[in-house]
Amino acid sequence: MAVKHALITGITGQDGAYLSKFLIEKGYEVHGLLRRSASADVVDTRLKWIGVAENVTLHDGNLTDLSGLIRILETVEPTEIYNLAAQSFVKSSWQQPYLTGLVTGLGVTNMLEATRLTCPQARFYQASSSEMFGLIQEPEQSESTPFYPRSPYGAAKLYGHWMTVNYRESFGLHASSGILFNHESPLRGIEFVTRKITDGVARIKLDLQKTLPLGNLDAKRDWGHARDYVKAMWLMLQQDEPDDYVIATGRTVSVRDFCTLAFSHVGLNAEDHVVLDERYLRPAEVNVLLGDPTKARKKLDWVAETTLEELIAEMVDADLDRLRHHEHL
Ligand code: NAP
Ligand code: G4F
Repeated sequence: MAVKHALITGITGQDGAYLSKFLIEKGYEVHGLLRRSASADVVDTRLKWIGVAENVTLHDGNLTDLSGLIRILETVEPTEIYNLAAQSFVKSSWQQPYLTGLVTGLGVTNMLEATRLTCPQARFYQASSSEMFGLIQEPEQSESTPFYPRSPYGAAKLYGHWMTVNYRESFGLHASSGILFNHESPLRGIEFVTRKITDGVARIKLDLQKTLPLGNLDAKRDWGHARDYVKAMWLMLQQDEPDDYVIATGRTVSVRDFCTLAFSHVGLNAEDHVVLDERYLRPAEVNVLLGDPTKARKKLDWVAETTLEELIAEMVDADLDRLRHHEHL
C-alpha cells in the first residue's frame, strides 16, 4: 500500500508534537509547516521532547502567505492535511486582535484555498475550538449548540469553522472540523493556566518560588489529554464522509479545583500558595465549558482515556523532572 503523506500546520505546538508521533507510529510520512524564527535552535523543542524531530520534514512557511502554502502542498502532495496552526492564546487575542484574525481566521481560508487549488482530494482537518461556545447557550455543548464567542480568538475560530463547512458544501472538499475542548499535556505552553499551575507547583515544591499568582479561579473547563485528542483528529479523516465533532471528556472542573488536585499531588495545600493577580483577568470571560462527546463516541468510537487526575500527575511530574534537570519548555 502507498505510504500516506500528512502535512501538519502548527507542528511545533503541543498538538503538532502529539499528532506527529501518532501518525509516524501509523506509518505516515509526516511533513510540517515551520514558521521561521530567529531562535532556530528552540523551534523543535517539543518534537525533540516527544522523540520525533528526526522523523519529520519541515517546510518554511506561514499561514498568512498563500503562495508559500501552495508551493508546499505541491511539493508534499499530502493525502491528509491537519490545520493546527493558530495564534492560540485567548488572552493575547485582545492585545493582538488583528493578528489573531489574520492567522487564526483568514489563515484557515488560505489553507482551504491552497488545498482546493493543489490537492482537492486530500482530507482536511480544521482545529476548531470550544471557545466558539463562549457565553454558553446550553449547559452541555454539542455540535448543535449555538455559538457565542467571547474573545477575538473565539470570533476568529468561528470564522475558520464556518469557512471549513463552506468549502465542504461549496467545493466538495473532505473537510472536517473538530470542536475540541481544552486539552493539556506536559507539552502545553507555559502561559496556559494548567501548565502555569503544574510548573508553579513544581517550583514551590522545590523551593524555587513561594506563591502562584492567578486570575479567575472560578472559571470551569472540560480538560482532557492532548494525546487522546489527536487520535480523534485522525479518526475524523478516516470517515467516508466529512463532518464536525465535539471532542471532550464530559466533566468540568474549576481552576480552583485544578489547583487543589495539583498541589495535593506533591503533598501541599493550594490555599497556602495561590494568590489573586488581577493582571490575569480577561475583558470578557468564558465562565464554564462542558462538552457532550456523544457523537464522537457513537460515530468515531472515540472516548477520552486519561482522567484529569492522571493528566495532572503526569504534568506535575514532568515539570518536577524538568526543573531538577535544568531543562526548559
Ligand atoms: P500551540 O501549542 O499554541 O501551537 C500553535 C502552533 O501554531 C505553533 O506551532 C505555532 O508556531 C503555529 N503558528 C502560529 N502562528 C503561525 C503562523 N502565522 N504561521 C504558521 N504557524 C503558526 O497550540 P495547540 O494547543 O497545539 O493547539 C493546536 C490548535 O488547536 C490551535 O489551532 C488551537 O487554537 C486549537 N485548539 C487548541 C485547544 C487546546 O486546548 N490545546 C483546544 C481547541 C482548539 P510557533 O511554534 O512558531 O509559535
Ligand atoms: O488555560 P487558558 O488560558 O485557556 P482557554 O482560555 O480556555 O483557551 C484554551 O482552550 C481553548 C478551548 O476552549 C482553545 F481554543 C485555546 O486555544 C486555548 O488552548 O485559560 C483557562 C481559564 C480561563 O477562564 C482563564 O481566565 O483559566 C482562567 N485563568 C485563571 N488564571 C487563567 C489564569 N488563565 C491563564 N492563562 N493564566 C492565569 O493566570
